[in-house]
Amino acid sequence: MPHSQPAYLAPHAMLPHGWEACVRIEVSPDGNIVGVRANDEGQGCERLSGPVVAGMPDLHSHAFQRAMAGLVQRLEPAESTFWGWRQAMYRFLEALTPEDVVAVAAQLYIELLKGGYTTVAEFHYLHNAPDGRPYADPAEMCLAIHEAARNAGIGLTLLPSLYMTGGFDGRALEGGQRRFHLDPDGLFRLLDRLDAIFRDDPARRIGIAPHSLRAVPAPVLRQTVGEMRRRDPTAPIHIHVAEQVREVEECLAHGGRRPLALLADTVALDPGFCLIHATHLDDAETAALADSQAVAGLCPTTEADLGDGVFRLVDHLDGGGRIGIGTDSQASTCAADELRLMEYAQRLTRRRRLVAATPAEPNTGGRLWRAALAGGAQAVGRPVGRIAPGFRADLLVLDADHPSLVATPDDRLLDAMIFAPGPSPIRHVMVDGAWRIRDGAHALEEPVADAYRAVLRRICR
Ligand code: NGQ
Ligand code: ZN
Repeated sequence: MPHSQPAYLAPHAMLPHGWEACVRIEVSPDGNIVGVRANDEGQGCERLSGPVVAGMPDLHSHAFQRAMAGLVQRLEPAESTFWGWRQAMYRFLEALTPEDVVAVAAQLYIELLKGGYTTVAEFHYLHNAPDGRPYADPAEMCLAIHEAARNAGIGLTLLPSLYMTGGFDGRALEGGQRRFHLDPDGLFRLLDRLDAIFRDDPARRIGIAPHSLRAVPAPVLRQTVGEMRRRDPTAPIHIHVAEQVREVEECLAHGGRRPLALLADTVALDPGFCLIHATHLDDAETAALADSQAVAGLCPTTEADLGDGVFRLVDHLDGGGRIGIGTDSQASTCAADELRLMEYAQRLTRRRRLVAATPAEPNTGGRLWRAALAGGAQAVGRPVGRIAPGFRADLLVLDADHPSLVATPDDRLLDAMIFAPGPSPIRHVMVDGAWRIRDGAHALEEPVADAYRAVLRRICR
């Protein structure tokens, strides 16, 4: 099917106000949705084979970690804690070159497309060469991520990370962390460079990622956020916060406040912020997060893998808070997996069912998918997540004959996709108006997988 065909007919599509039948979707040559009409006859349209939903934003990825997923499940002395896992991660990235990052990230991004993600926010901190010095071109690693996203055809919000200290006590970076070092001057020089490259690219957005309160002293954080807001009042600003109990204790010991409280006292949280994990919050912090309209960036499979704890989802949603999902350490590359575990963690701890459902949105899967579309779009700072004019043509076409979807009413399709078994029902994936996945396959998946295997064979030797 040609890319340039301007109109598609979806037998059913989930529009912002709900499901409709016979939906005509018109797409401009540069990948924007320019027209949507239900109950259309479909003249001149390419007819899509199944129900259509908007693709999911992945609001938190560390692409290189794809290559170590599965390799840190063995009882080695220290790896049974988050901090031990982190040491293993530092050892793992020691040998990665920019070419390796292209190969690993391209493999990941194709997997993400298959898993229902059509855009990714890359929380990018692997800036420097293995000896800790900047590359001759300090943007080298950022450009590796950009290249991988372009090869896969996934949308990209690139969030170069600010990373200066090794803990709340301000200690210097050591070992593997030296590859992450970037100060505000370096960060803003990098942004100038990236802005020049991406300015007119509708599939790209630039923001920043102060890594965490452990890695960025509060005064530096305040100054950097102020400067960023002067440059771009709505740019995405992502930060890890309150993931582990030890992190909360250290923050209290050094700053007298809990992490989210310290963060909210340091910067004016606004809807451009995305707080990654935000697992351990007290009541006041929970209310402050919801009130700020910043997005809670939840990564349920990673948070489970690392033994983080369970986010206060119900309190957050009841308070009007926003959520989105991220793949983080790439323990899963499937959007449905994240939403299923998000709900199941609540069911297990509260001992009841249908926790995310409400009278207004009674379908658990539907509510979670829509909430994560809206919050994810907000967090990546791009016009995605809705099948509506002015938004990017980022679409998933589901397999209506899939054993878990067959004969399923529209309003239960997302429930079935998230909570019923079987291989992925995502058949075709469009990003920016172009088909990236057709019948479950990507045009470049073989060469990309070959390059990925070559990297693994070398670094796992
Ligand atoms: C990261 N990952 O930056 O990859 C972190 C670990 C840290 C998660 N927090 C490093 N899941 O937080 O210091
Ligand atoms: Zn992370």
